[in-house]
Amino acid sequence: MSFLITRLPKTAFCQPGLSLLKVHSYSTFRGIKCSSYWIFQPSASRTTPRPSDKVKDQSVKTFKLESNKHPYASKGEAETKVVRQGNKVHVYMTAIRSHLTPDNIEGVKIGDEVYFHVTNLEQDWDVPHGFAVKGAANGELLVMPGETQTLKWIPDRVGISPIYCTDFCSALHQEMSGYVRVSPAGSKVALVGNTGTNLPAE
Ligand SMILES: [Cu+2]
Repeated sequence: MSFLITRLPKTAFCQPGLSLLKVHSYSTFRGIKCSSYWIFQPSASRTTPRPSDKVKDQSVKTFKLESNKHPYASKGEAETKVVRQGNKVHVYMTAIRSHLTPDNIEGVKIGDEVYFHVTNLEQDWDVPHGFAVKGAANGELLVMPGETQTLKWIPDRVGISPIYCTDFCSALHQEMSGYVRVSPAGSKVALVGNTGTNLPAE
């Protein structure tokens, strides 16, 4: 393996781990013969350990879903649900490319406290998902693969509040959204959560 690097002085590459293999070619610049291309290769062995060497083999890349002991985890879309306890609404939600389940929630009312317990069902190490409620006064979640995190939301207006993934996860990331309909205090709208049951017939 070698690197081809152009038109920069050799001293620019005095980095640990690289050594000069050869000068690839020469050119003339204002009458002066210059080396145009330097080819570097990784040094055969590294004598100075990097600080990162101590942690690189110990980093946690994925949380195994089967080891997730979070009391509000949903380990599959079949486990998702929306549950009312007094004025507290618990949304057991999953995220996987490229949708949230449920992504269509009705029956939340002004005066409620809503807890979104979002489990990322992915088991590929590089696919975190985010979660946020548009207009919420707090921030977003970043949920690593196999992990569950909770976002508390106190709705302050009647109407439709979009929910969405906030971490670019695939080409269909922007599909990863849904909504919560917030009804006035005291209304009798049934609490429901579902995904995709309102799609038009094909
Ligand atoms: Cu996303």
